[in-house]
Amino acid sequence: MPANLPPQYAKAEEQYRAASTPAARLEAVREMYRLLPKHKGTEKLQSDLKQRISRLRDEIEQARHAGKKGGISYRVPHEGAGQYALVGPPNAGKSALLGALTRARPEVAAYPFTTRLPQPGMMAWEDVAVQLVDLPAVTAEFVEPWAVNIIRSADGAVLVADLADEDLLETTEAVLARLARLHTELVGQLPDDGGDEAVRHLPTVMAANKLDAAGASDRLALVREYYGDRYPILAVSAVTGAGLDQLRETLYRRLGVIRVYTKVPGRPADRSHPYTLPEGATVADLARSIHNDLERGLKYARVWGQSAFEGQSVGRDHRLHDGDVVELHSH
Ligand SMILES: Nc1nc2c(ncn2[C@@H]2O[C@H](COP(=O)(O)OP(=O)(O)OP(=O)(O)O)[C@@H](O)[C@H]2O)c(=O)[nH]1
Ligand SMILES: [Mg+2]
Repeated sequence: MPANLPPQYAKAEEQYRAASTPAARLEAVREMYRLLPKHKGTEKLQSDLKQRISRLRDEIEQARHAGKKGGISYRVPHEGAGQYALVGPPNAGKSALLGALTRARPEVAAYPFTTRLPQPGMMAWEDVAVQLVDLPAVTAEFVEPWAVNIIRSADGAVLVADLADEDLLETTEAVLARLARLHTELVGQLPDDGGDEAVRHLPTVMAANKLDAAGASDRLALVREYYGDRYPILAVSAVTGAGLDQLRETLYRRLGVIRVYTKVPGRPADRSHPYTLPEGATVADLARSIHNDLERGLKYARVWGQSAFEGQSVGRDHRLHDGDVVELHSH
């Protein structure tokens, strides 16, 4: 950031951060733009601010069209083997991680509150895809209500901590506390007894990002000490790619799903399109996930793989395992 900005600019920026509605943010960012000295040294910032203004205008326009009471609501339909919400404080690298793990190209920038809208991307792991949803930052002061809805309806959360941030324990705690106040708890393991029913417990993996940054390894030790009992912690760098393969695998494995392949009689299995089902799923569940009619007409199945001998005939309640090949037979 250029050093010679007028003091009023910092004030406007403060207002921008504190603003809780798009309209208030738009007003603040317009003020920032007005106060910004327009010369070569601020060109980048000028264009950043202009972009923010135009995005906020779009956001407000969209909300007006949606015409709903209670502000904007965004939803991201689930796709793939499972959906994770990217959750964390400003600047932690949530968008950078989405960009590194998927083909999505979200805006990544060195100032806080860059991300304003949900953005999904599909993360490939082996032959399956897991959906990641990038979201605006969460702070002690504010979280977008619609972002909380997306977090609560996801299958899990990736809690992104910023190893370049000296106050990372504080900013991370602020995220957790903010969500907890909204009956949303990020947990490493679901409580055995289901826990408080009014609370949404969300299975969470912590991604300690910016492993490449100066001082990162000391802060990683701190994070492990503080959160090691609570969450699986993966040290990663969205910039160098370090640790990303382990993160992909961990995210897939912790979804608690199995991959099952189907085949038609007399033909080899279709290895290109696994069906993903919850662990413990049966032959009938597989048939239903393909088509309701298929489940209704189901007589028996032949299964190759871990859960049965080669081509063994099994009934509709037979439990499937990861990697099974199934031939469904119906009336
Ligand atoms: N050194 C380093 N910098 C990173 C890494 N990941 C992200 N950054 C930088 O951190 C800054 C913030 O990255 P973003 O991805 O925009 O962070 P965010 O969490 O999406 O931020 P908001 O959308 O504002 O909440 C950018 O300047 C990135 O280039 C990393 O692994 N290493
Ligand atoms: Mg972002």
